Amino acid sequence: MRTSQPQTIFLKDYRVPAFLVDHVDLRFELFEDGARVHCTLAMRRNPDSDSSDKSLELDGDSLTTLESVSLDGKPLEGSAYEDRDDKLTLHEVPDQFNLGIVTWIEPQNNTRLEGLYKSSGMFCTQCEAEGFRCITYFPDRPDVMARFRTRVEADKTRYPILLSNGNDVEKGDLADGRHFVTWEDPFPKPCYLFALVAGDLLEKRDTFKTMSGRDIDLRMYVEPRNAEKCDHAMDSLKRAMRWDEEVYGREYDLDIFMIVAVDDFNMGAMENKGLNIFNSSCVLASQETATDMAFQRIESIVAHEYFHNWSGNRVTCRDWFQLSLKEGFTVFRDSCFSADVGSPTVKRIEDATMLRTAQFAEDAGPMAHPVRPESYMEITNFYTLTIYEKGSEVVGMIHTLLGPDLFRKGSDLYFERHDGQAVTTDDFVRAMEDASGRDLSQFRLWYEQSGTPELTVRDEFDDAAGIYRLTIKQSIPDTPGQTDKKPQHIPFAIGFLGAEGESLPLKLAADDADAPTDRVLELTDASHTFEFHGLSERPVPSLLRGFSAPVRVFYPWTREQLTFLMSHDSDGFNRWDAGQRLAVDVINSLVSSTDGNVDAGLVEAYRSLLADSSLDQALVAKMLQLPSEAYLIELADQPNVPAIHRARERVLAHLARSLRDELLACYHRNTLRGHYEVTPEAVARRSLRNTALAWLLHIDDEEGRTLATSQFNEADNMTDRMGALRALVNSGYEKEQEQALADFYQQWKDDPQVVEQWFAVQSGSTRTGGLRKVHELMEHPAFDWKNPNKIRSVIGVFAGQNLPAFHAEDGAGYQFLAEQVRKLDDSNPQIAARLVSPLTRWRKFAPVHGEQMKSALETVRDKSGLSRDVYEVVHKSLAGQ
Ligand code: 0A1
Ligand code: ZN
Repeated sequence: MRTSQPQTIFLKDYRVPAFLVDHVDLRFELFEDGARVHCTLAMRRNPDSDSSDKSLELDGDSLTTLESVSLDGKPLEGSAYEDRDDKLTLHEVPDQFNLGIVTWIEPQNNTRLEGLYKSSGMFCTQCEAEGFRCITYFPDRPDVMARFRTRVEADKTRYPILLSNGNDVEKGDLADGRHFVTWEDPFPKPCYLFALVAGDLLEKRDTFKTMSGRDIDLRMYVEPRNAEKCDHAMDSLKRAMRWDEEVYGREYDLDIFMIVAVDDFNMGAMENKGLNIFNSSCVLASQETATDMAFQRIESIVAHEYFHNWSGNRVTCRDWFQLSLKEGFTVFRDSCFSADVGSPTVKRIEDATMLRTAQFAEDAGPMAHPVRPESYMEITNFYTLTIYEKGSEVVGMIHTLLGPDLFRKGSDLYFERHDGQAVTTDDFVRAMEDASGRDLSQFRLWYEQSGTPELTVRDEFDDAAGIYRLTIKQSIPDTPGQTDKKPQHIPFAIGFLGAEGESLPLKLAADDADAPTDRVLELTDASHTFEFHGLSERPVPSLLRGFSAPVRVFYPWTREQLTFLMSHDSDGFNRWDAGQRLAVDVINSLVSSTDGNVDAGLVEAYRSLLADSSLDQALVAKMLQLPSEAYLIELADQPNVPAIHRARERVLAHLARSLRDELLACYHRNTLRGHYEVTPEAVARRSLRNTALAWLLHIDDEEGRTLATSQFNEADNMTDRMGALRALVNSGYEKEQEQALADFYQQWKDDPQVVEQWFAVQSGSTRTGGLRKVHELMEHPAFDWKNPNKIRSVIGVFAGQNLPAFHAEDGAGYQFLAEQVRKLDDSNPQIAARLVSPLTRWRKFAPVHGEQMKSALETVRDKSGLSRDVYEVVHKSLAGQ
């Protein structure tokens, strides 16, 4: 536990390590009451370091006992070193030496889930970012890369499977019913990629032939009860391996690739070399237990972790300020993969929705930071949407500016130049520049400046000259520690539509005969005016096509223009976006007036969407989703959450009533028969059908109720079962909803991933999931305070999705969250720091709510022994008043 004020770490203070580690030899003796870790490090002075300090400092954290220290095989006296709880300092070491350290740790009591811990009776590790220091003393920084050899010893009956990184080179039996396996990883790696697993696990095997003809042994390890939930992840893995060969020319490098599923995990998954460890909810799936969304999420996370083998493992980060080097690039890679194997437009819509709803909010809040931060207190607080999603957008913009061929040349150069190294985001950009010949110096500001750029677009049409002028101004709001920002280099994709919806040529010069109908304008100044020639009518502009940059666009669209774009834009993304803008406009106009009417244009636009079966149904399914409350709140200044909620509900109810017949027809038209498949088409049809059902139940339609109960009882897959359950839970049909919830629990109570969904559907329901319900769920025997997924599915979903309840007038939602954060801070600070995040935007809300949120935050701040994780978030959020 923390005793002093947490220190801030600065990028500008980076120094190369004074000592390097060439080889790490580990021996783990695993027992029920703890584990003994024997660690031998082959170390030498770093020739690139100018430090002449004779002492050596190693990192440690929560290590129960330091049993011994030896240098070149000789035990050291206690006076030769100093052992403070987070540092081991050897007063004097030679230039080259072997350091032996034996520690005793208690994985069974490790509730932080960092380092070595136990989950459902198995041992597993999580070492990113700084978990390895919870296992042994070590120079725990990513630019120290070593070869690891790991021997794991444990009871053979309890832990028949013993895994670590690389290849298994030796195994055998020991006395007292114990056994061992030794693993050797030939690739030097930072310690954050170390992994160990020991348990009674079922093994699923497959193989993959690489492009050079090598056979890779693919293995999944799961608890025996999950035997039937591995196929999807295994298939996804093989698709990802093939895709990375085809699109990036990257081949897998070890002979074995392993995936392990664990129930207790702080994040989604982890890319440990050759031994990826997954949160069960991000890898296990069967038709009966996982929704389409879960299937898609699993495919993309499996791909993400696999892709890290090159973008992250073979080429890693020099320091944690460079986190987006591996995360932004890898998210970009997994997004392109998902787009390629699914629907590219839908994937783009999903990514943009997440960005505009949550990352823009982060960029506008107290924790705003650049894609390459300048400082941090606790690095795990920086596994953010900015690092991941905005980082991916930044790589995507390089892709747009260079085009696919030069981008590929750049990535080839990057991997070749830096293989086996720990590098920076700047090295990445330089490889792109060197391969393409383009100057990206201004583009680098995307890594350095935080905040979401705002583009204000104005236009005028010169009838006589046939010239259309587009003026685009950019500005970037101030963010904590950053003001007066410079203009950034923004790729701004556009198109023009004529009166019939046709695409018009974009002539930047009067004599441009083959002008394209799509262009990427490159914005580099605070203001640009572009002149387009040869137009006989004023076009309707389609701006920021495909969401070509993570920016906000302001243009005075009329509702007519939006309706027009919604049905005619050749850019699928902008078609969707026009619908969202129209819906936002309609909902917002009702926020302040309780008696206004819902615009008939919106109803008609949705009517034609529902009727047109010639349209891409995946896009229609997305277009039918109204903007979320979270997005409406993000767009508003001093949002009144209950009023936004009521306005959105009114629009939904009005649409459902006006379109009842169309919804019923849509429901029936999209009933699928035959095999369950997760193709884009089948997913779209289930989504449409479930949206229609949800809308019908929203207005307590009798026929909808009958359809929902029979769908719930007859569904052969979780998407439809959950779709029906969600519709019932959000309806006024209390009897049916209680019955369905009880039946569902009864059927799935032994499956934690399904129980998590059961929790979430209740706690997220604005109709039935108030604070009382959340308390009730937390009392439920299936709720487990030590399991991050359960905390997320009850408390996280309440605060993040059940917005009218969380922002209830009396402030009880805020106080509740603060209490949970205080409690969780003692057992799992990482999760506590994530959970507190909804309170940190207190300045955005209307004064009364803002004050209540702030006072809840203060009660968190005042907890004694607050972790560094929560300290950083709360103090930054309360700073500057
Ligand atoms: N590198 C992983 C995410 C991850 C990060 C931190 C963790 O523990 C603090 C665990 C996982 C990824 O990008 O998938
Ligand atoms: Zn990642």
